Amino acid sequence: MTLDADYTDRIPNNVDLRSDRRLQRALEAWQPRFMQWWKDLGPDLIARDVYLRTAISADRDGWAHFGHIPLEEYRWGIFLADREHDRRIGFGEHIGNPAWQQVPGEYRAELQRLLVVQGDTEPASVEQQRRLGFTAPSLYDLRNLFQVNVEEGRHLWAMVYLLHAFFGREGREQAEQLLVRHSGSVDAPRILGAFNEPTRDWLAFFMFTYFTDRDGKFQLGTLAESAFDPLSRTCRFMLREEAHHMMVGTTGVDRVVRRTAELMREHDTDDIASHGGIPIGVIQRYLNFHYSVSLDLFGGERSTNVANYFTAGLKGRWQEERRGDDHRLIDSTTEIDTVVDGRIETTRVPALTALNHDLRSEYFTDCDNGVRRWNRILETEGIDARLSLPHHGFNRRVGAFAGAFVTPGGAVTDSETWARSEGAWLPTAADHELVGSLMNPVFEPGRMAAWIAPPATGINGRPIEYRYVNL
Ligand code: BYC
Repeated sequence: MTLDADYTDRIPNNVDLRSDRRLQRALEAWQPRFMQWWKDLGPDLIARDVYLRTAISADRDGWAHFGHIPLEEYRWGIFLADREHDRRIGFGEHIGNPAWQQVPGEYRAELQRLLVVQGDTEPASVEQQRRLGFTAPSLYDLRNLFQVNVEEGRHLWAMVYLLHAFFGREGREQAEQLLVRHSGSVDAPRILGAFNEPTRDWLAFFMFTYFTDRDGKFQLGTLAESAFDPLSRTCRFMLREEAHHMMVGTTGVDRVVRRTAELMREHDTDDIASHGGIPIGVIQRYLNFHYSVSLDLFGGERSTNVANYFTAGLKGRWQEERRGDDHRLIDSTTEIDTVVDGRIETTRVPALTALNHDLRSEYFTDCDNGVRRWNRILETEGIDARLSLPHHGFNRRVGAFAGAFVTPGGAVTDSETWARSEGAWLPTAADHELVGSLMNPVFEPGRMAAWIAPPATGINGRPIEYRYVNL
């Protein structure tokens, strides 16, 4: 079944919302609250219109439509990927059974928890990025920021739909709470650590879209495997939008690195701040920070939660169907790193309890591709410096390395050494000040701020100098 989105409804959707008046009314009651949240905590910079991609149907060809619209007129809607004929559960104790169209009573609490955690991150990122519009390095980048923001808003809708449609009164209450918690709030913070960190500048934004959105890609990938079919279909559609966010992060860091390398070459120095560029050491420290806080988002190396999710069929592994094992892992073991007596040692544990580690390993490989890409740019520009991912034990607050002092190179040290060296490893107040001082807005079509190279291409075949945003 491919239903084109019904745009005559107040809430565009391909779930035939009209046939369920109760659900429709509940979501229509939530809609003004969402709009109020967007007004209060969405982008601060008000543009006249923005060249946006809007989902109009969930089938392969017709799902994206481009046009200039005011941000608040973006039609946030509910889209699920097509239902697969006779989809079967691919892992866990219910393997081989038909996928569930309803929530089994015994897994209600766990599923709801997963949806709430996922849903909580989406508005959080919009809140974190709300002030960035004022310092956009180009109209092209400003448009990309807004595109990411509206899509994170839509991803919130995706989770709220599932909460409303399948979790009754409790689900509706949880949907309310998603608009009550706020990023960085003392009283009601967002659930996961990285979503309470401020995104102060555009280097942080590109690092966030590279590293933290990439956690989103992997978590959505595991939920797309879920036995609960509406969740699987929801995540499959979200992953298509997520690809754009990955592109923004990857090419954003590409362009910063390229500009930095150009300035280093031109002026024959690492100290390019006075020439308007971001020094490579600052880029490395931002990378260290965003990578390490994103690693925390995967949960502990050992977790009974994740073992239960997998066995129940709620959350699979990355590309579950490509794994050449029994998809149940009852007797399987695997090795994880832990800190024992000030040393990193490998420990053999049941594979089921190490599934956060399994996903994090997939994530590492993906992240590493970006670093190689950035190093190729440095190499092509004739620069000797190289970027690298810090050790997975570095700067961790969750899991086996929480509380340990691990250097970016992977040596376990003590709190004094850490305190002395932290400024060389993580962004300092001076780094933030420097990067902040470079964040002067450029709102002329086709022009770029001095600290970033232009993109290779524009959006949807448009030239780079296209007027992507009318202010
Ligand atoms: N901060 O058993 P453990 C995205 C909690 S990003 C604070 O080791 P588990 C996006 C944990 O909840 C993807 N608390 O972990 C990106 C648990 O609490 P309870 C978001 C944390 O449960 C950019 C306790 O510590 N989606 O989409 O195996 C822009 C013990 O945890 C943290 C998901 O995460 C933390 N970092 O795995 C926009 C998918 N880590 O239950 C969007 C849904 C752990 O004891 N969530 N805790 O009270 C999950 O799959 C899992 O909940 C987690 C944790 C992977 C997050």
